[in-house]
Amino acid sequence: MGTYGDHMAAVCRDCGALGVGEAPLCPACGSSRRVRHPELADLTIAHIDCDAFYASVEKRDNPALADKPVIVGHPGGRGVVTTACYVARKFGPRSAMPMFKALELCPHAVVIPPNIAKYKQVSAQIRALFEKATPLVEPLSLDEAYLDLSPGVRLVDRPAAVLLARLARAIRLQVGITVSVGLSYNKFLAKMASDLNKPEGFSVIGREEAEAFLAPRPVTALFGIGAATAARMADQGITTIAQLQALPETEFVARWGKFGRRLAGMVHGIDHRPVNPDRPAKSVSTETTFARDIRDAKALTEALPPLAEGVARRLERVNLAGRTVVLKLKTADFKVITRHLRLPDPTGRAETIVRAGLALLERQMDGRAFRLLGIGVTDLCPAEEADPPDLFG
Ligand code: TTP
Ligand code: MG
Repeated sequence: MGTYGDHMAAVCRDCGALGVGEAPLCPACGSSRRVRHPELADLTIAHIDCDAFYASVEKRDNPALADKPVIVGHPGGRGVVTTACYVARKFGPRSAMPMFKALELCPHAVVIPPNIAKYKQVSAQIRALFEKATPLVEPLSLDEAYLDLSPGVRLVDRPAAVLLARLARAIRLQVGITVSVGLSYNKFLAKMASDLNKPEGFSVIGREEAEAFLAPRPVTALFGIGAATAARMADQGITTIAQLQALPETEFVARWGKFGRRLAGMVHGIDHRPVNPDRPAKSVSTETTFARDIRDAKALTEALPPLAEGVARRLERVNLAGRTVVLKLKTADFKVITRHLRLPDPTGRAETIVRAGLALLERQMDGRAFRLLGIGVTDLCPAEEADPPDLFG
C-alpha cells in the first residue's frame, strides 16, 4: 500500500496529477511543485491553515501592497498586531505583539486596521470549497480547519493528497489567498504538518516516521503543553519529546493525571480524536480592555458584575451552564493570567459567577496594574443541571 511498485507516490501541486516520484517534474504538466511521500496515497486527515490570513486578504484587495510589509492591527498606542504578512515577519513583527514594538522593528510597515466582517466572508467562501470535498470539516478558527478525506467520507473519489492539491489551488485562484496544508493520519500530526513550511506549504507526516519526527522536538510542540506544564517538565529534567517517549505509560498518568493518558499516546504519534464538524462551544466568556490600566482594587472589583451578567445572558440564550468559573487578567506588560475555580454545582447565574470571580480576583490584586479583565465559565452542561435549589433557603 502507499507505494506504486517500488516507487514513491507523488502529487503535483499545480495540476493535481498523481504519479510516481522519481521524475523531478510532473509528467502531466511539467511543474516542479511535486509532493513526494511513501505513504502519500494512504493518509487522509488534513489540516489547512491560511497564510498570514488577515494580511493576505488585505493584500488581495490592494495589489499595490503585494511586496510591502503589511501589519494588520489597530494603529496607535494600545493596539496589538493581529498578524503580519511574511514580508513584514522578516523584520520581527508577530501576532499579539504591541503595535509600537512592531513598528520599532519594521518602521516602514503599512498598518491596516482589521476588518473582521470581511475575513468572515472570506472564511465562509473557503469553507464552502472545503465542503465540496468532504462533509467532515471541523473549523478551528476563521482561517483553519481539519478535513477528513477518507474513502467513504470524501465526496470525490480521489486520494486525499490530490483533493488537497486541488483545494489549495482553488483557494488561490477563486479566493485569492494562499494556504498551507498538512496531511497525516490524525489531527494532531496534520496540524503540526501544516505549520512545517509556511507559506504555501504542503507537508506530509506518515505513520512510519511519526515517532522519529516527534523525538527531537521540544515538549511545547505537543498539543496541550503550554509554558506552565513545560516549566514543570523542565524541573523534572524533561525538555524533548524523545525523553517522554522513553517513559513507560504508567508514568504518564502518575505524573500528569488525566492529561497524561492522552499525552502518552501523543508522544508516539497516536491521536484518536475524530474530525468533528459541529464542535459545541467549550466555554462562554466575555472580557474588557480598560481605557487605562487599573491598579485600584475597588475599580477592578466593580468591573466584574457587568461582565458576569453578560456571561449569564449568553448562557441563558443557549440554555447552558458552566461548572468552572474562569478569570482572565492581562497585566500592563501583557502577561495573561487565567485562574479557574470549580463550583460544587454548575451555574448559569451572574451572582454565583461574580462570587467565584471575586474570590479568584482577590488573590491577584497585589498592587499590579491590569489592562484587561475577563470572566467566563467552562465545563459546560445543560442549564437544567445547574443551580439546584438551596435546601437551607
Ligand atoms: P494564525 O493562523 O495563527 O496566523 P496567520 O494566518 O496570520 O499566519 P500563519 O498561519 O501563516 O502563521 O491566525 C489567523 C488569523 O487570526 C490572523 O491572520 C489574525 C488572527 N489572529 C489574531 O487576531 N490574534 C492573534 O494573536 C493570532 C495568533 C491571530
Ligand atoms: Mg493562519
